[in-house]
Parts: sequence; structure tokens; C-alpha cells
Amino acid sequence: MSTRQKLALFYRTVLMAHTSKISKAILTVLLSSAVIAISNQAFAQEGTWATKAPMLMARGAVAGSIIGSNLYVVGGGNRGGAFYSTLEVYDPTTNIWTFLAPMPTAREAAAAAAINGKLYVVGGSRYPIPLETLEVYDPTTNTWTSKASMPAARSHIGAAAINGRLYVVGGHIHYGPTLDTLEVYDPTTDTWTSLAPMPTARYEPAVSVINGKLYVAGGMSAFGFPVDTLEVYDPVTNTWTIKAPMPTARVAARAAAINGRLYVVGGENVYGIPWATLEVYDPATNTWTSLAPMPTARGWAAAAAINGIFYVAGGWSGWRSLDTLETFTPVTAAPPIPVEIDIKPGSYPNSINPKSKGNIPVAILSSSTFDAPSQVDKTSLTFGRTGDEESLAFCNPSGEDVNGDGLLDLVCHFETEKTGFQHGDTQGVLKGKTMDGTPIKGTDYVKIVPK
Ligand SMILES: [Ca+2]
Ligand SMILES: [Ca+2]
Repeated sequence: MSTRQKLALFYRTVLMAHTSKISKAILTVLLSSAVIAISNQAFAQEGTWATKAPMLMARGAVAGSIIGSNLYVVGGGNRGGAFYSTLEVYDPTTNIWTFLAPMPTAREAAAAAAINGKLYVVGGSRYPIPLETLEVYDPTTNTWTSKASMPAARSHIGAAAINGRLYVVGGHIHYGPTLDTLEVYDPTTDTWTSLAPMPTARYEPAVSVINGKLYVAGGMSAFGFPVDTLEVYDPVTNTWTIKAPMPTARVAARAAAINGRLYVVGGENVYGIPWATLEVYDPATNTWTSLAPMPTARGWAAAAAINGIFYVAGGWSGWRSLDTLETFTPVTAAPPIPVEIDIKPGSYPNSINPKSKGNIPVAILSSSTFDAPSQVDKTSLTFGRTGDEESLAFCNPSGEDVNGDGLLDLVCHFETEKTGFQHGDTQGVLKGKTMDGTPIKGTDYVKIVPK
């Protein structure tokens, strides 16, 4: 028996659990240990979870996407073999769900994305039959239309829209192969095209788009294990890049992009135990951070971001189908307040010899609305060629008016050797925070000597 078959057997066991009090007790113990493991870890909060109105119908393996500022959730099933055609929409401004025209083909484990105000629902499964079906919902008419089918049927896929085209990745065929397939659908020609296959074949990945690139995280590998893999596809070059793996390997997690970062939530481990885990990936640093866990551990949900808020609807927790809607609102870092600085106050052109053993004085100038000596957190200051250099030596204890405008300015000194200046640099950058934590940033001209 293959690992996947064993896993399928495990799911069947889970499905039967509601008929067996003993199995249910065992599963409850497993779930409790998972919860304890989570609560023992430390998390950076960096945002808050809230519970919203539940869906009108509980379901997992459900697909979802955003049109306008509303969340559309479609299809899905329970773990007892039912498939649904149900479409419902959530309006965040009213916290109300509404049923809409059902999808022509009832199915679970499909994927959905929005293009030009329409909802595209592709693939999926009527267990054990995978589907190539593509159906499109138009909210303006509350009607469905069938479009060109995928070249081959597959379920448990990921999908996302980039530049008006629908990208569909991975998936599998029940009792058949796990797929690395990437195909794109063009609504303007109603045609499908095959693209570079994903490096790691997998099904039920978490998928989203950042800066026109397709991010694919986690999923179930061809070997029947959840993976932590993050791979990114660039449609411009038709190439894949492997990025830093997620801290938590998982299948049937869900992703959304907020402020250029990839949030991945929930999913299941190899035993089908649901995760509450929320992790965020920053493409700028290629690093992952663990955030506050979701209130309800689950996989197989529908998820999307609306106006910077991550919505997670429905899903499965063990054998149970959920109608739960929970939202995560990240704390967004405030943009830095620009401050005026004078490197080497009173002198110009601010010549700096990077080999000097001395310090560079930098004045942070006050204005009518900003009192630098009292408002700047002196311990927070960094200065150099990027502004992130930890080069602070000391700040003068009392303010001094370096530009003669009658307002006392703050003068601090930075160790030249730690500022990182190089020949050719023309600006110095100072960063820091105010006493209440608001970031500040200032720049001034520098001339690096000798030439
Ligand atoms: Ca100067
Ligand atoms: Ca001044």
C-alpha cells in the first residue's frame, strides 16, 4: 500500500469517526495535542484575528475569490462524499452572506480566481473523478457560462489571475499521478496553453500573486507527505525560482497577498490534523515569520484578501465541515516621517573619508511641528550609506540650534568606520524612531574623499 493510499485510508477512518465513539475519542486526543503544541510556541502578533458572520452553508475543499470588495465562495463538499454547487457572496461592509445562482457543475477541490469582474472556477473533483471543467460566473447577470475545458482533468489544484489570464498549477488525479502541470487560460481567445512545469509536483498548494508573479506554497507531494516548499513563477520569463521553505509543511493551506507579503494559513499535517498556523513570507528578505494563529484550526478553506484584510471561510477540521469566517488584519508599518538632516552641520560639501577613525556629526533639524531633541528616540538611530548601519556613538546631551532658525536641533555622532560609505556614494541616510515608535528618515548629500 502506497503512502497516499494509507493517507486516503486514514481520511476514510476519520470519515467513519462520527459513527465510532472510540475513534472519535482518539481523534479528539490527537487534536488536543496539536492545540497544546501550538500554545507552547511564541508568536509575533503583528495583527489581530476577528470572527465574522458564518457562511450560510458549512463546507470544505471550497473555492473562493474576490470580485470588487466582496468574497465569493463556491462548490466544495463534506468528507462523506457529497459535492456542492452552492455559490454565496459575503459583503464585508454589511457582514452578510447571500446565496447566488448555483454553479452548473457541483464539485469539490476546484480553484477560483477573478478576472475582469467575473469568477472563474476550474477543475476539481467529483470523487473519484477529476474534472477539466471551466465555468464562469458573472455577478452583473447572476448567470454561469461554460468555457473551454482544461487540456486534462485534474483536482486539488491552485489557481490565480495575473494580467487578465488564469494560471492553474499542480493538482492530482485520484489514485493517479501528482502533477507539476502549469497551464494558462486566456479569456480573450478561450484557449489554454502549457507553461514551464513547477519544480515540485504537488496538490492542494496555497497560491497567490505578488507583483505579477505566482507564489505556490506547500501542498501534498507525490510521495504523500505535506511539503514546506515555496516556488515562484514569473510569467514574463516562463521560469520558476525556489525560495525559502515555509516553517510549517502542510497541505490544503490557503494564501493571500497583502502589502507585497504572502500570508499562508491553516492546512493539515500528514495525519490530517488541522493547523491554525499563520505564517508570512517577505519577498524582499526571503524570510518567513510566524504570526498569531487562526482561532479555528482548519484546512481546505476558501481564502482571499480584501482591502488588506485576510478572509478565511469554511474548510474542514478533521471530519467536520465548517461555516466559520475569520479575518486577520495585519499591523501595517507606518511609512517613515521625513525629517531634515544636516551631515556635518554648518559645513559643506560634507566630505567623508571612509577610512577615518573618527565620528561624523549629524544634526536632525527641528521644525514648527517637530522638536527633534525631545521627540527622537536617540537609541534608535542608525546612519550610513543605506540608513540601516548601527554606527551610533553618542548624541549631544542638550539641543543646539545648528541652522539659526531659533529651534533647538539634535546633534548625534556616528562612527565613520561603521557607516559603510563607499567611493561613489552621494548621500547619507539616517533612520530611527520617535519616542512613540513612528519611524523617521532623513537624507543629505555626502562627498566621499579622497577620490
Ligand atoms: Ca553639512
Ligand atoms: Ca534649528
